[in-house]
Amino acid sequence: MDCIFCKIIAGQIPSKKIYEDDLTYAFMDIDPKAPVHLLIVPRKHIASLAEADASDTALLGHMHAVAKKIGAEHNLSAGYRTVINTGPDGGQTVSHLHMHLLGGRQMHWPPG
Ligand code: D5M
Repeated sequence: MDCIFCKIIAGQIPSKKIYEDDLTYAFMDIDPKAPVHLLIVPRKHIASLAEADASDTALLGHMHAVAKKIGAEHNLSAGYRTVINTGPDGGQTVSHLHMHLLGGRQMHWPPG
C-alpha cells in the first residue's frame, strides 16, 4: 500500500517522533500551523474517520488519551486543539486517519 504515514510508522520515511506505543505513533507535522503541531496516527491503516468501524472505538478513544498525555508533557497547560480532517470537504490530504494536535498560541473560531 502506498501510504506515506504507513511508511513513516515503518521508519521508511524520516519523521520527528514525539511518542509511540502499541497502537499509535506521533510525530511533528512537516508544515506546522502553530508553535506545537504534531500528528497522532494509528498504526493500523484506516483511510479516514469515515472508514473507522465499531471495532476501532477503543482506538479512537486511545488517540484522545495520547493527545492528553502529549499535551501534559509539552507545556500546553494553557490548552491546545485537536482536529481530525475527514474527506475532501474536511480538508483531509493524507488518506490515513490522523489527529492534529496544535498548541502554543491562541486558537480562533471558526476554523477556515
Ligand atoms: O493533514 C495532513 C498533514 O500531514 C499536513 O498537515 C501535512 C502533514 N504531512 C504530510 N507529509 C508529512 C511528512 N512526511 N511528515 C510530517 N508531516 C507530514 P490533513 O488533515 O490530511 O490535511
